[in-house]
Amino acid sequence: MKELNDVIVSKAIIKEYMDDLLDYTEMDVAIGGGGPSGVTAGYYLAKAGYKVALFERKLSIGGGMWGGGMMFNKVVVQEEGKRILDEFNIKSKPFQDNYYTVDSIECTSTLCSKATQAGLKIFNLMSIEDVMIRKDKINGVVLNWSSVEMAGLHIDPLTVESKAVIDATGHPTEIAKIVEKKSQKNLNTTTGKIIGEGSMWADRAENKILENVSEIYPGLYVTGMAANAVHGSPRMGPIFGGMLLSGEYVAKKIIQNLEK
Ligand code: 48H
Repeated sequence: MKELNDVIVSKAIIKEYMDDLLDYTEMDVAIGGGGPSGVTAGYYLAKAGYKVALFERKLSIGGGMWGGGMMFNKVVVQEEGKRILDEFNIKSKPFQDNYYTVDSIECTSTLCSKATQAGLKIFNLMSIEDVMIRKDKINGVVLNWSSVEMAGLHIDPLTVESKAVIDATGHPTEIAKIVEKKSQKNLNTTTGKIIGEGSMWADRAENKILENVSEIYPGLYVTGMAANAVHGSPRMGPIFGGMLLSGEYVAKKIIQNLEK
């Protein structure tokens, strides 16, 4: 083996990371949250040729999918969602009519791997703590290291610009909450506010989710669990077809709007 220089390893990492970060100060779509819906949205946007980055607070990408249902590392997907599993080449096993089981580890890691290979840029360990609003439109997101957030350090964030932002932060709907609090206008929901998620009801939740995928404020879209929570629909438990389908659907909606 040739002699290795530790400082060259450092230089390689620092330069490559800084190049990426500088490159993604301007992009087409910024996604907040690396759960299944955000990663799936990123995959379809990247595959369609858009410049898209996903910002995830945690070290790992995958959100609530790794743990399956109550730490049993299986998830269930219904017939409609199986189409997306097949697109990603993720194995599924029929359980009974309309119910497929999937290994949550294979599913999460494959979504991540295929999305990054399609061109989705992922920045982990970063939290979206604010948005940029210009002329009543969301024009980007404001980022800080999640370690800064966790340590409660008083350090100012940095801003990146995007034509569209997706709130894929799951149950807490963090980006929608920021916009609800800071903008002067109502959100595009039946009350003009975040309605909040309802109790578990898989059938209703899964059947409502695509209707809930929407532009809730100019430039801000919701997908995944955040879409149901913002619009007041139920949670669905460990069935994940809606997460995958809503990720695909929000990408389609954004592409249609950006092409206008
Ligand atoms: C950066 C952030 C921020 C922030 C949060 O919860 P997720 O897995 O989201 P979905 O919608 O793709 O999937 C939901 C699913 O996992 C789930 O919880 C289901 C189906 N529940 C049903 C039920 O009944 O309980 O992922 C969201 C991700 C997480 O990784 C967060 O760390 C991250 O978003 N996140 N990242 N900046 N401000 N807020």
